[in-house]
Amino acid sequence: MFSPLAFANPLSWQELLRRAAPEQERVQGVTNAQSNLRLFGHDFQSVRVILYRDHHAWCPYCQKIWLWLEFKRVPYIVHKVTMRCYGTKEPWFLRKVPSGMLPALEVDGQLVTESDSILLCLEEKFGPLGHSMVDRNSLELRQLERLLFRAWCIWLCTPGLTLHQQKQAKEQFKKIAQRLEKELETTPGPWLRSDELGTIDLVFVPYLERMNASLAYYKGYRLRREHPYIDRWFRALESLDSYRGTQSDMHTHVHDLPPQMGGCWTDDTPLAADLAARIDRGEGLGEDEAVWPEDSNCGQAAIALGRVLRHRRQLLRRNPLGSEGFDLPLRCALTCLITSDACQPPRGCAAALRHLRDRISVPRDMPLPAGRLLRQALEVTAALDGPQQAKRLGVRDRFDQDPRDFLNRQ
Ligand SMILES: N[C@@H](CCC(=O)N[C@@H](CS)C(=O)NCC(=O)O)C(=O)O
Repeated sequence: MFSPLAFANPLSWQELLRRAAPEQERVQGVTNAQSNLRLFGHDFQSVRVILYRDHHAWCPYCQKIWLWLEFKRVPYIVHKVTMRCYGTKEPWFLRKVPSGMLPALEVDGQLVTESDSILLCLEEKFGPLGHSMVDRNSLELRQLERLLFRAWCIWLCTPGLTLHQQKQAKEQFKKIAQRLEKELETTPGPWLRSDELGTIDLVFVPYLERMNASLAYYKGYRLRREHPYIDRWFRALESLDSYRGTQSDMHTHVHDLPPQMGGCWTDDTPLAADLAARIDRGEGLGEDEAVWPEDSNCGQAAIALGRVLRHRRQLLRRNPLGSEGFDLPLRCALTCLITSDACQPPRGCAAALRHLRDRISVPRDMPLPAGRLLRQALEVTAALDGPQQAKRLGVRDRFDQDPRDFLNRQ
């Protein structure tokens, strides 16, 4: 994708600006993580819903509600809140929800917390999306989702498993994943117990996405290869804008999970180590990660460029090399991104470029293919300088991702 044979001169900021994609339309356009208001063709007066969700689009329970509102096309306002693992919770939110837990939702002025109660309330107000949450089909499948979640947690988040215990935990997970696959196999289309996507599919989305990423990285387990019907279900989702706008990439997931889950543990197999290294380098895992339709991949380098330029000053200032030191290396990487030609950076900037590579957050900052291209351009440019890595990402917190500096530019 990036040619190591042709070398480009670093473009000026002005030239880069000229080549960047304009900001996406956030209110009426396709689903995106940067929106603070979604109208779906309605006018502002008709908005009845406020969704409180996390700044980083990391919270799986928030994603469930976010997806539901997007698929049901219910107009809503978004207020973003800081999760504890990346900063200080806003006092105005604690006054509203003293536990500080996300998501929360207001509908017609009534506050609801707990994602399942929120979905039930939304169904009552706006009608179900496919089977109702309390339909027998949904109840059975919601139980299956929790079983799968528990099996995943045991395998991923139990420290010090012996080899035998690792094997048992894997078998247990696989058995339950096969039950889900059986469910998916029995319908002619890709969806669960219906020929249309419904709430129950959305209930499975957040953790299946996180399982797919984390099991590859920490366990060398390729969920979508092992379970072709789960892969078929993911592909069907990935053909839909409303899902793609919320979809994260493997790199983001595997590094945001440890502080949230209280630790993720590797099985230390050579395959896990290999997949982890590929994800860390920003290569992604191709079809194991996501299969977006060809036309939705167009123009993603220009989108990534636009998103970086929007936050350029903060990104330069927060980089370990500082604004002056990082200016040229960043322009080299962005030149590589937008021209597909390598661009030799100055000496001593590899760790600084990898610092940024590791801190791109998808979908918070940009869509998945844009994030993938930007990580790759940063890595290709860093590799021209040397192997120095950035300071490792935290596993207890992600205060490096404190959103405060970026808020007035959202
Ligand atoms: N049972 C709750 C779980 C929600 C939950 O665990 N939310 C986490 C984020 S994923 C949270 O808000 N934690 C507080 C924080 O991180 O600040 C639900 O379904 O809504």
